[in-house]
Amino acid sequence: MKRFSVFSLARNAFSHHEDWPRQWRSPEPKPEYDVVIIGGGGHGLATAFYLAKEHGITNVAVLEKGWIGGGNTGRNTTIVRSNYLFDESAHLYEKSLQLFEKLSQELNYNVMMSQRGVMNLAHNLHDVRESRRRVYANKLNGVDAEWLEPEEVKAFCPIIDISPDARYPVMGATLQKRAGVARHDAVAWGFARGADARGVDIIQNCEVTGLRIEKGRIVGVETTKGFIGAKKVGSVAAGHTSVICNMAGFRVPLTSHPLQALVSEPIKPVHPCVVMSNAVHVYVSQSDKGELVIGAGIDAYNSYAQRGSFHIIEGQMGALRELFPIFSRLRMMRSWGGIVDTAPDASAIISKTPVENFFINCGWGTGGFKATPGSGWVFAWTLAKGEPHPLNAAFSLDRFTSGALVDEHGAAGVAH
Ligand code: FAD
Ligand code: PYC
Repeated sequence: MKRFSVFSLARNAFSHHEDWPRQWRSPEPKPEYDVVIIGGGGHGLATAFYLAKEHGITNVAVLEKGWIGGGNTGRNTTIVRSNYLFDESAHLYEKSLQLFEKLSQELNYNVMMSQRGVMNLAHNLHDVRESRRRVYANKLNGVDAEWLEPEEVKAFCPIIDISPDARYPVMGATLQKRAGVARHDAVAWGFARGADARGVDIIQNCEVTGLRIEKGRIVGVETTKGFIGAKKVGSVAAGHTSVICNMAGFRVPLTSHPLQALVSEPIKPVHPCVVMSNAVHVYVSQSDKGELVIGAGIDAYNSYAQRGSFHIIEGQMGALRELFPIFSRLRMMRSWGGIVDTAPDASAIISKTPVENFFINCGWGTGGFKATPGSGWVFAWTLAKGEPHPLNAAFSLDRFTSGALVDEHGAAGVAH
């Protein structure tokens, strides 16, 4: 093993990190691709990676209007779990968790997956019943899940207040031990590097401004870098999906809302797991840098503003203080928002559309980071074969006309 001296550390510190190889190219768009992906978030990049790796389709472009991972992918609170209620969701999210468990090796890129356990707290009898039901359902689907009594909650997370006279007393929690957090930027960058290495063109600062459709079939996209032809197009634009579908001439049942989060000053390791509470409207983990990562429920109004706001911060702080009195004097550093796309049943849409060869992957709302590899994997299949994989067949657009909804409001993790 190479040994580092104080001198080599100092030399590296002053080297200005020059001449590091770029992790992906920055190509000009080709006139035409087999597949164009709109949106360079984690899901779009994962789709491109699996198109190349699993299906040998490498003549692919990912078009991103800003910088890759600059949307919800780089703004989320990085919680990864698979404890969803319904069979269809449990199978899809479990596939994703299994991919996450091997992702650092698959991408040869450290995505800092930390399976430290996620607790979802119950604060009233309804919560307790719903949570226990979810544990039974998870177990039937082979998803690891446990029910914890209040003392067991305290043993798993000693800093939590379980006193029975609290305004929202902790009456127990579900625990998924294999769940945890992963580094969001690394997930985007790892997929980007892997896709680029297989020939995919990642084109940043390239906004899709229109879709060219001839005789009901998509033939390409209009962009700020000119027209780009495409045999197939996949839209993975999260909170801007309805804008893209508007360009295609149809409406999707999605509403776009800001979802906000904030981080505290860094402190020593004190919070060992992830704690979520739908009733108190807060969820908390501690990053590797020591900051507490704290999220809220979605903003009540529709907006495309990716900002934090004071009334949400006030609510988050009240909720944080309710569960963790130890943090009452902690200072907060910064807050932000992302635009999430919520469907009426709080489930994703991974589907063909009324326009031939135009596919959409959206509706992940408040909970799509955990789905990044699984979503990319099934969407790559859907694009390659022109048909959904059995894992995403239930998440097609036609469920909103057939009524076969997959209502995951409770399991989506965040109040909305
Ligand atoms: P994005 O990363 O938003 O990517 C979409 C991309 O499309 C963007 O980069 C955007 O710039 C681009 N785009 C849009 N329009 C165009 C256009 N016309 N042309 C070109 N490009 C375009 N999920 C969890 O599982 N766990 C969590 O802990 C969690 N916490 C969250 C906390 C917050 C504050 C937020 C906002 C979200 C959270 N989520 C969480 C949800 C999760 O972040 C998203 O579901 C997921 O990241 C969506 O990924 P994506 O790749 O589809 O979207
Ligand atoms: O789905 O686990 C989740 C989540 C946590 C925070 C936002 N979404």
